[in-house]
Amino acid sequence: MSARCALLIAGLLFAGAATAGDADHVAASRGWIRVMPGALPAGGYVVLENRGDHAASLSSASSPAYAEVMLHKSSTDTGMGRMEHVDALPIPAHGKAALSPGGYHLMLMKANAPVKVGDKVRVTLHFTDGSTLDTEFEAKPANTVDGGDMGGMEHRH
Ligand SMILES: [Cu+2]
Repeated sequence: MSARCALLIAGLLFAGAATAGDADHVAASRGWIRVMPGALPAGGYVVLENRGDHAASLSSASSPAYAEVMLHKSSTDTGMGRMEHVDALPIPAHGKAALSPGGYHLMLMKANAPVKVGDKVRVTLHFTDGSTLDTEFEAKPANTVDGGDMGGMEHRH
């Protein structure tokens, strides 16, 4: 084997290792942000599909547009718009998990600059296995009913 050939193979191996941190088995779609007036925190919603053979779990998210992003779950048990921080959102193998109004959502706080309707906002999703997934969320008006595929479901607060 020539030295040049060995170098090429080493390069390919390195390229493979470099992408090992990407959550390539989880796909994100229909990501959107409910833009709120002023400095109010904005909800972030997305549909996650796990195409892998192993369960995945969303642990957190980050965005260059917001100083802080938290994973929350709304609860309507009390009839109030209560929400709590959750450590992880499981996505079953070959299954889906939806972040949608009235349920799991990302709480996007302290926007570094005003986010306007129509903006595309980069959001990086972090999974408990250490992998990450870069996605783009579209900023939508506050009165958007649901940008996910849970359409038709009514959420009461
Ligand atoms: Cu919240």
